[in-house]
Amino acid sequence: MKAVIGLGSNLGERRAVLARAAAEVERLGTPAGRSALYETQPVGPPQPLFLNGALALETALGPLALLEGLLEIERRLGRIRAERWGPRLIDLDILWTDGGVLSSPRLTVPHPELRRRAFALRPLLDVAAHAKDPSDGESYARVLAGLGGDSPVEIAGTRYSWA
Ligand code: A4P
Ligand code: MG
Repeated sequence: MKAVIGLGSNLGERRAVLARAAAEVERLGTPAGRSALYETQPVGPPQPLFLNGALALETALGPLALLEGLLEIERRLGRIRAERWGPRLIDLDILWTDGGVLSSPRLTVPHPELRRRAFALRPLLDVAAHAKDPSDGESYARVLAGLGGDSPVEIAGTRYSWA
């Protein structure tokens, strides 16, 4: 299965946290590309700006095992869980896979908010330029083009290294 993982941080040394998280996530399979990093306006309550990125992974894990792996990495990197959509050191989401739609109590793929979130779509398109919504076949490039709001701001130099 090919999976695209979204990473976000808006506390602490954001870039270092994302670089470390990415290295750990890539151990769950074979790395298949990293996006640039983007500074993005927070969605949710007022809070610091986020740094967001995405990476693609070829993995033998199924979706639920992959989620378990991501939650374990979040725990290890010391995520403090508090309010919904609130500030976080690290947030790891399964944005999309090439396995179609999955809807279970613990996991929904594609991520239920993906189509509304430029901060997730922009980096996803860096690593999966031709990805489509499996429900209706619409390309995410088109979905992103139709979104209003603030555009993610690419951090210069991060297309080749997050360190
Ligand atoms: N879950 C279901 N589907 C998925 C999926 N596709 N990927 C379940 C990952 N998890 C999924 O997640 C709670 C549970 O959702 C997981 O245990 C899993 O079983 P969580 O991340 O702990 O919950 P949360 O983050 O407190 O709330 P929520 O609503 O999931 O937050 P989001 O959607 O993750 O959004 N603004 C900017 N600019 N950039 C950001 O990165 N992030 C958020 C968090 C809000 N605003 C942001 C950003
Ligand atoms: Mg999350």
